[in-house]
Amino acid sequence: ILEDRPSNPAAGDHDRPIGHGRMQRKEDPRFVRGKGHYVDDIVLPGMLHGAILRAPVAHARLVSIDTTAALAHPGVHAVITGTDLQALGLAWAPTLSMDVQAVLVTDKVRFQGQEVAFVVADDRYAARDALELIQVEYDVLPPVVDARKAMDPGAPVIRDDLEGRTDNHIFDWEAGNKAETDAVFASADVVVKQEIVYPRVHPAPMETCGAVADFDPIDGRLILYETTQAPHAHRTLFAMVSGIPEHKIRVVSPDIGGGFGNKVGIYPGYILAVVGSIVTGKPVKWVEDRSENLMSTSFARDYIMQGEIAATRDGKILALRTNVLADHGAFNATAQPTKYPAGFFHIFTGSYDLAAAHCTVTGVYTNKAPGGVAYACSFRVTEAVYLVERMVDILARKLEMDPAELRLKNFIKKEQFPYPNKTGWEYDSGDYEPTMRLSMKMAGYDELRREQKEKRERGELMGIGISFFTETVGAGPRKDMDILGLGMADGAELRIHPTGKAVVRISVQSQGQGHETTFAQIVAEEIGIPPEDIDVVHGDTDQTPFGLGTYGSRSTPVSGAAVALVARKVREKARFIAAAMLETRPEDLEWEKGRWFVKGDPSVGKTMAEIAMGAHGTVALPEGIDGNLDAEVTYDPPNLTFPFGAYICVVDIDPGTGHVKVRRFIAVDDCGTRINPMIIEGQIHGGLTDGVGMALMEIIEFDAEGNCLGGSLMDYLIPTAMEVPDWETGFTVTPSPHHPIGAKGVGESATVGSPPAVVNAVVDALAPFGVVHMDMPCTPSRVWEAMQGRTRPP
Ligand code: PCD
Repeated sequence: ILEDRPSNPAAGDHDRPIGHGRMQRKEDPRFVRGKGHYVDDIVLPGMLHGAILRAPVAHARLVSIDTTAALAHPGVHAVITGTDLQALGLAWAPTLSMDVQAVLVTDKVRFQGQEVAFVVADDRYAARDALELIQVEYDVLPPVVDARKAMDPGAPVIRDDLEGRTDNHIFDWEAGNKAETDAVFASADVVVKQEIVYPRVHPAPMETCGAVADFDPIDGRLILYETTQAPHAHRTLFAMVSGIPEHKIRVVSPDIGGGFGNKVGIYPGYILAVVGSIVTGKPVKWVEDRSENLMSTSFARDYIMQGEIAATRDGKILALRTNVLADHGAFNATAQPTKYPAGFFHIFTGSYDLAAAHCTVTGVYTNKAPGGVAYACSFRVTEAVYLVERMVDILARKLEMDPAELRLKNFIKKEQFPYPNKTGWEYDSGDYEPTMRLSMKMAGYDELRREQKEKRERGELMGIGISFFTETVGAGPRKDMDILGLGMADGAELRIHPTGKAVVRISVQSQGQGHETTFAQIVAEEIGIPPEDIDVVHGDTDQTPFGLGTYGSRSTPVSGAAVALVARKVREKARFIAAAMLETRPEDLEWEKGRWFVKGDPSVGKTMAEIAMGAHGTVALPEGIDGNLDAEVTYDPPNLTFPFGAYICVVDIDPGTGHVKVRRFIAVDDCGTRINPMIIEGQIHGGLTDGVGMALMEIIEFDAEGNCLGGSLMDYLIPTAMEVPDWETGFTVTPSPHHPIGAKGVGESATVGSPPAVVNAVVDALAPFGVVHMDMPCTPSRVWEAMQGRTRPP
């Protein structure tokens, strides 16, 4: 179990993982035995079931709703409409982007699948049957489906609920320096332009969203079991919206079957479960089905990007600029720090040392589901990495340079870190060239190019795609980051019980990442108690310190730091207690993992377990040291962390069908100090699978009427083990200088870094046809069309 096998022998002793390294996950015994405890496993006495009636059309005025027949249906306890919610002041709820979203339609339907009414019944079947008995009359309106037409004069105004609104414009945002960038472009030898679309995709976690609300009318207490990635932030918002005092609300997020950003926001279903419980006086469970999840919960991406890159003739990249049209759907419900309406998109300068950069982003409303969630992405980093990595490849083609060589020539150099980029970020640490070289070595890059050359002569289509990414994860410093005014610090509380066993309570909530293991490993490393003896408590607001939740790979950078620091605090306190027990001075003690001993006399000392008993015992403690071995901290990160990686993808394309087969995928990641290499590899494997899915098969499209064409897993294709190769992973270690243990986030790296590698490989394979770009997903029909010299109309 405690085996510490380096996954990459070439990296040798750089792989010194934290606290028992590659240990098996503590949570797996329950997961692999089917004993996880998810929201839908919760059954409370007298519990009722809710179901949501959803709009069949994308844009329509609501003329009337008749709920009489539904109410008369056997087993039905309540039918709630928008009008009912209006009376309670709950018809609209704030979104995470300072907009409002309808909980139930009162005036107008704004996307297909929008929530129209809520039925509460004895069981799921009665609730679903009653939905069909609700009579709704709609006056159908022309929808806005194409973001490019959203700002056309005369386009239907979607958000006429907002006072004075006469168009579908949400925001304009920019970063970088326009004048400087334009000047660099004007004098550059080579400029290439490309429109690049990152299509709308969906996080599609295995478990859909759901809640069980239990409101007790006697003591006014609400317990809300929810599929949420951010229990504390949800509790605060529920208090603000419902008027239930915050100390009377407990949000519990039990085991979660995948989040991927999908469970950050507050969905109408959660609120409706609460209203249902208040109205009926009984616990109410609501769990959505797969189509509801795909059609109405947060989408991701949907960016139309006009990219431009400027370089010298010999391949020095000088500047990048882009204008982006961002489709935010019917409500601006994007989850991201307030100051950044386009998230962290402005890290689009990537891993390159540029003279100038500039971007603008315009957000528009369309008649589509709201969201714009950071699906495995630190707030739009995925779009940013895709843009720059495609542009660099297009430039390489133009300059007839090898794409690896072009990247190596333009990387930010090791000595330039901390590196201030041109759009306001300070990259904490990096050493890109060795990472790139390792990936090329693992791939046998030169040999692959030789093979490709030979195959091309025979008319075979083989492609090699490279992507080198830098992310910005671990949001974030309070001074410049908040969500709805809540700063992004996290807490940690550590208690060592008298017998030396420990409990660490953390702010973040796991959705499968393995926090119960890795956070115990951090404590183990710092105080020497074995990880088996440390329980990690998370996901319950009554039990854990306030914090903003798990997304943007922030748990390790923020909560992980809090945990290391709280453990150090306990270690320091233990020193004073040990000194009292040994009747010596604290400064005469020395630490070795798990034990304080007298300097110069290692045989005299106290282990953490002895100290814990001592703390709770009768020994007289020094002034200011109380009788326990507990501590708490709140950690405000000074900066984000900037993990990076080099990915190489090899594809073969069937010239007859356009089918793309991913033959090999080499991923070398650098997330600083690695806590548990096995968990990291699992994170990378999952993220690479996500990336291949987006590059080759996933898309949420709409027809001209605004019907969602990706509303089931028959249409929205997600990859399985059949579509992906055996991943070849490696790593380098460049610690974060500001993180207490040098760790950077890693959970999203592979989803961010892999799509451009796959698309670059597909485009490289199609080079003989003169293809320089194609938009995702590279499905067989699209690839085949590209081979015929046809592209899809925008
Ligand atoms: N780690 C280690 N080391 C290092 C880092 C890290 O070991 N250096 C590990 C940790 O501890 C954990 C993991 O790994 O366990 C991860 O981490 P991170 O990076 O910090 O992250 P987090 O925060 O924890 O998490 C989050 C992420 C995200 S964000 C996402 S999408 C996804 C990922 O995570 N999701 C998921 N992954 C995963 N997995 C699973 N299983 N599931 C899920 O759901 Mo967003 O924003 O939400 O979109």
